Amino acid sequence: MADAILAAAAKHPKPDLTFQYGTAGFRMKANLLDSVVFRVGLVAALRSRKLGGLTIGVMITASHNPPEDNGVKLVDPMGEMLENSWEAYATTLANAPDAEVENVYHKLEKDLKINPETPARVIYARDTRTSGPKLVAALVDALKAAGAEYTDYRLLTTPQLHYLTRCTNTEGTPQSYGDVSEKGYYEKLGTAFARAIKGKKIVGPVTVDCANGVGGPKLAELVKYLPKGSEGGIDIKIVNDDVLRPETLNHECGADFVKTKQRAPPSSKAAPNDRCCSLDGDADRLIYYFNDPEHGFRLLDGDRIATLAASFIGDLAREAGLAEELKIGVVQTAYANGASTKYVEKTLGLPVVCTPTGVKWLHHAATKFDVGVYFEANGHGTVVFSQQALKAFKIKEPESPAQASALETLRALTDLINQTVGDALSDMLLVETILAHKAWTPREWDLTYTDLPNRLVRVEVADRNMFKTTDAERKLVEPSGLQEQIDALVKKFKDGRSFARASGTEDALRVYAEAATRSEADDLASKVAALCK
Ligand code: 16G
Ligand code: ZN
Repeated sequence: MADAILAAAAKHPKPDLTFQYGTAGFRMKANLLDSVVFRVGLVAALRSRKLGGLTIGVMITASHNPPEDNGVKLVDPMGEMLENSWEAYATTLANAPDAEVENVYHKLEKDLKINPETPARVIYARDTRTSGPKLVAALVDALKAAGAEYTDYRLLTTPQLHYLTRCTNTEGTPQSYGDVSEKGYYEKLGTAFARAIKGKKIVGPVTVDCANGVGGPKLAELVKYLPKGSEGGIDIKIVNDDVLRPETLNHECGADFVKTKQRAPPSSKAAPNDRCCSLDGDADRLIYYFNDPEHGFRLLDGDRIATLAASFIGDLAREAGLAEELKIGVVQTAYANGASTKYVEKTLGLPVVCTPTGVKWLHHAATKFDVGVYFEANGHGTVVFSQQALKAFKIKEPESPAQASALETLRALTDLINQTVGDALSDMLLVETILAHKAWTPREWDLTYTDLPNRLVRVEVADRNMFKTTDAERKLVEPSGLQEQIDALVKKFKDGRSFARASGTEDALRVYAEAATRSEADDLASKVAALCK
């Protein structure tokens, strides 16, 4: 096997660059990724062996990035993001000179006390990018060289691969997460959705912009498993599902476009008050929006989905007589609009925890609650249920028909929600379920609270690594003195809040500001940005 790794590594030479496993794995121009994907394959094999042969997932995608980019990330056995300490091993291996790859591999094996005889098992999938198949070939070369068993799931959304990783590792156990197949995913969601909306009416269609990515064909497949509108189910209109013209991926459409431009995709034909949503390129982010006849475009972002879900699940827990025994909480990042935080704490009476940016931090914090609702403002998020919550939903004896119905809805939600990671398809069905139960249009949802005007700016700086933060990225500790200057500025603005943090995905600093009025938010953002330059 030793020679196999050396020889295979030589076929995937490393360019003269330094790579870093960032918040979403390795991500960059696809033509620079061949050696990285190869080495990630080796890491996957090591990680699987370290865990006694549990299956590891590898996803090849660059999410909302432009079509010429690609990326690769690892999925841990229960469908979570790769454990933190392993990001460093992946980075080390990705940066080893070609001739050293094999030595570094064996050094990691030795340092981490990995038995090379233990089986290694890996499953993988990719999004629709044209660079995908070639990168898969590099991955397979590594898996063969490392002697791993593997299964190719071809095209999948990122959350589907997370689902399959967990299903594979729990198959045949009491914790079984579902059938180990793509069909199993659709069946699970379809059945759970039918149970969750039983007796409720979904008014009108929802239009889903699929960012011309893998979410398009996968949603079309999922629709076959959902009850139709005419049968008391849902009408889904799929748009931007062109996967045959790769250059259209994420181009003037998709969740990232809608959130950052604060407008519908230019191709949208939505009429006033029509319910619309957008997925991103690998279908793990979801953003809703509609056109208000009075106020124009209205965005219903990740904060809105979190507040909607928390309010609904909180009500159900109360109706089911479980509010006392279950700890429900919401996890946000510093980007969450201050008005949403206030709404959760004051109106819903639920605790809010703030973590640094990146799904792994939010997910981890959410698992500390019995029902942990987490969403980034950009639309990535989900709800996780503790073992205790799942058990309570199962064994609680209802004392009234209303309690029985609340319990049944809660049980359906635990199957409908992809608890491994944010999943745009599952989240969309969750939102539709909640709106149906509340008999709300997007307008009523929008009226729950009023967002504070806010502005996010990207600031080019000489060295973003100079900017070190604390308190979930809300305060700078370095460069010294800068935070005091920001604080002094913020004080001058009504409802002012601002922070600066280095991006984890781009070579830039990001400055966020919110304040009582649009012009003040803009002014605060540009003044803080000027301080940071
Ligand atoms: C990554 C993160 C996303 C985060 C974004 C921030 C995951 C799977 N993805 O895309 O959650 O919002 O980075 O980017 O964790 P930034 O550091 O460039 O602001
Ligand atoms: Zn994504």
